[in-house]
Amino acid sequence: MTQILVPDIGDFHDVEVIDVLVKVGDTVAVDTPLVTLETDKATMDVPSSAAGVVQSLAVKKGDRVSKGSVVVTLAAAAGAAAAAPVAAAPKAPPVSQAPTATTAAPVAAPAAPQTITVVVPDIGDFHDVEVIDVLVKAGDTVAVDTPLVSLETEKATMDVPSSAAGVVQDVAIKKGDRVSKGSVVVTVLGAAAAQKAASAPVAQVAAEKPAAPAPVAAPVTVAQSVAPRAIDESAFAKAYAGPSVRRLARELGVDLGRVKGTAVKGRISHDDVKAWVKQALASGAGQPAAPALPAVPVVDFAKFGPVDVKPLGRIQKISGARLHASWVNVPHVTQYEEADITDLEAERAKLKDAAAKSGVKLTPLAFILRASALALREFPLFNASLDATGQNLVFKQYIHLGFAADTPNGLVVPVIRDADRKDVYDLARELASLSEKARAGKLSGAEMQGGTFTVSSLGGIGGTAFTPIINAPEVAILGVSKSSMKPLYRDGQFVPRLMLPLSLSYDHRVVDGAAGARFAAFLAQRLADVKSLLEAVP
Ligand code: CAO
Repeated sequence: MTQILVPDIGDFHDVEVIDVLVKVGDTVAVDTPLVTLETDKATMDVPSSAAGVVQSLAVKKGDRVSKGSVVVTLAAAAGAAAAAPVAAAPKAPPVSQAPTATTAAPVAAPAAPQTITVVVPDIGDFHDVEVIDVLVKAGDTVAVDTPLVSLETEKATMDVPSSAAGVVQDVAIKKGDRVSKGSVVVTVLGAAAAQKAASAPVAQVAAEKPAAPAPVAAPVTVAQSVAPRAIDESAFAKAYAGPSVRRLARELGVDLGRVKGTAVKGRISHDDVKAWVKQALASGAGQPAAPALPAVPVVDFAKFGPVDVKPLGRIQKISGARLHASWVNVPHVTQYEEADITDLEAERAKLKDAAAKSGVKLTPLAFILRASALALREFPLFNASLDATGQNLVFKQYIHLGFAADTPNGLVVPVIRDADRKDVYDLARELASLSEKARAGKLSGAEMQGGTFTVSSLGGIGGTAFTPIINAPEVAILGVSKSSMKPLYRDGQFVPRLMLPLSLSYDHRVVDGAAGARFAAFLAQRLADVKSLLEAVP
């Protein structure tokens, strides 16, 4: 039995365990990351200082550790001599079984090449899981355990490794597809003997477990996030890297698309990400440091009473990072306006029942989306984006409207494509079906991409105004609050009118105040003129 302790981690004490990367039964090699620790300044992995099979875990997520705290207890791996060199240590099998003679044994005599179908193995309780990345293409040579695709559930990102070695003949799935256990991933032309023995464990993709942890010599600390420029999300998605490497890159603010992979077939390893960060820090060393954001004080809440700590959900983490990026990068101005929707609501009341009979829920938001599409046609600047250099405006020849949807898992923004070519009924229909999918957590990645302008309606809940955060790189977002009856002074007297509060946030680098006010006024005029919203769409 060997106890693995937290090594010297510098000045840090009582550091939070944010991730436990192994479980009882796992075989680990020297340097396999065991847990991830996070201080207010850095994230670090604690690597194993010995090889063996995990007998017990002494820590769990949320625990706090210091130098000398026990992390795991290891027993010697079956068949692995304690004194065996690291290179001979058995590769960590992906499930909680000690390596057996079958898995460790070299393959039998070569046989004639044959077509082998690789399927999604047992992935626990997950079904219909989204493919977020396809890592190989026809013609690629793969080894056993080469990651083929990355899957993402609400809780975890996981790689599906190849169970055969050979040349990929055909890739049966593409990004955005949904798969379950048994779905065909690729066909590989290879020697049957190169295929994993049937008795080998198939559950190769334990959730959140690093697919192929790269050796880490000692805990590596990085003092701050290194994000010299905005992350190119599409290059990030395409980068050839496993989930734990992606997570590390996210944590450090690394633009993964720019990192050169040095592992097998150019795959990006943990070390590559860390080397990139070191390089970025070194190259910035001689330059004046960018002003750091003042830190929010760290408070030990437990000192003042009992507390309960719950991790943020996956969607919250993703949207939180994007909202923060927009908030700190984009100079926001919010223009407030009120639209007289008395006639609109009267007309909607007349049309609502007939629409419901044909399966359409005609809510105010459908009219607001129609008015927004008309406004974007009139003011193309609001449908544009700054390019990556910040020196050019990209005018999009399409109008795809995102709308914020409140779901049990957090805020998501489904996108209605070509919204300007759809009438109020089409918009209402799509609004309902995308909202339903959003609430069921069934939206595909494609259904949340490509938006050119976003509407965030809190009108069904309440409020008189708010400051929506722009869904950058879009340049504007429309916030809608609850309509209420107000006295409007008209023709020498006060008349009761139903007024809808609008809050238009725009990127002041792109949109001037006058343009913002004109856009908001145009929207209000359209909403006051329900006939113009109901006109047939050419
Ligand atoms: N004023 C008054 N009433 C309103 C209204 C408004 N501006 N907007 C909607 N309503 C009413 C609707 O008429 C409906 O009532 P009826 O059923 O009697 O017609 C009721 O409120 C509920 O509407 P809804 O909000 O469920 O439906 P919707 O089509 O307007 O909106 C959706 C759908 C997905 C946008 C909404 O459900 C939602 O998730 N809103 C929250 C968006 C959000 O979280 N934004 C913040 C993002 S930033 O954190």
